Amino acid sequence: MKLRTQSLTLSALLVIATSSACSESSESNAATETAARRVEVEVGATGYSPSEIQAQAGTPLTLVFTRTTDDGCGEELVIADQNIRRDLPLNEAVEVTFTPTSAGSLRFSCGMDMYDGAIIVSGP
Ligand SMILES: [Cu+2]
Repeated sequence: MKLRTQSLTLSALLVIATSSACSESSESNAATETAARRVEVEVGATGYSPSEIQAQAGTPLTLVFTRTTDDGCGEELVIADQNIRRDLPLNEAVEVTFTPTSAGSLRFSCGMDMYDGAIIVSGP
C-alpha cells in the first residue's frame, strides 16, 4: 500500500515536472500552441521575489502575487503600463493576467512606488 502511494506521488511529480518544463521538446504538441506563462511572485518585507520576470510579447502572462507579511508596504500592486491596480490581502494568491504586446520592460510596484519589479518582455 505504501509502495503504491509512493509510485502515484512520483507519477504526479513527473507530470508536474513535464508540464512545467520549458517547451524545448520538439515532440510536444504544445510547441504549436501559445502556452500561457505563469509565474508566482512573493511579496515580502523587502519587496518582490522574483523581482524580475521574463515574458514574451503575444503570450499571455499570469502573475500570481502572494503577500506573505504585514511588514513593509506591499498591500497594493500597480502595473502602471497595463492600468492594473490590485489589493493584495495577506497570504492570499492574487492572479493578474495580461498579454504583453511589445518587447520592452514593464515596471510593477507597490501602491506608494517603493517596491520595484520588472517584467522583461522579449519580442514575438
Ligand atoms: Cu510601498
